[in-house]
Amino acid sequence: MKKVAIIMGSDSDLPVVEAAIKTLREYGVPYEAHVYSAHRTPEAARQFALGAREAGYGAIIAAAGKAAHLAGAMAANTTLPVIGIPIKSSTLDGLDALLSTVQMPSGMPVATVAIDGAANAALLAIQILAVEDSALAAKLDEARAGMTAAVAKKDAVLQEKLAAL
Ligand code: RP5
Repeated sequence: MKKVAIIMGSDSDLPVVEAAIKTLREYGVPYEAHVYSAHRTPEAARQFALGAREAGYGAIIAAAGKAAHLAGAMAANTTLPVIGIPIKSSTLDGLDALLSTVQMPSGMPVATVAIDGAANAALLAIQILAVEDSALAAKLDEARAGMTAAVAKKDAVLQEKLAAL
């Protein structure tokens, strides 16, 4: 199975990124996580992206806050799919990171999840790998069925509460 790379701009992003790590572990997807900054260590970030396909990665998750150029910097140096997580780490509540991550120029896509949307970033990476992996696709189907059952249960409880009003 291909690996997923999780790159964060700072170790201060880890509390949010942990949800992505947890999700990849739940699905048994191999991953590596590193701190590389588009601004503070641009060459290390570039070298990682340049070598990522050869190193066996199938997708790159890039998490960064403030003027969040990390996902775009990754995308500039690889044709692997890049998923951006805008991190809420400033006085602008993550809107700065969201816009910096999502507003990529034509030809250089970054699939951007919600502010602090680390679990969805991991799920999207898993879905990308599952295109060529039926066992992984089956796990995703199972999780979706679980969600469907959970919502149906909530609706049943709501109906009971409404009946008792
Ligand atoms: C970004 O600046 C990082 O991704 C982080 O979200 C933010 C603050 O970084 P630190 O000052 O905490 O290292 O580059």
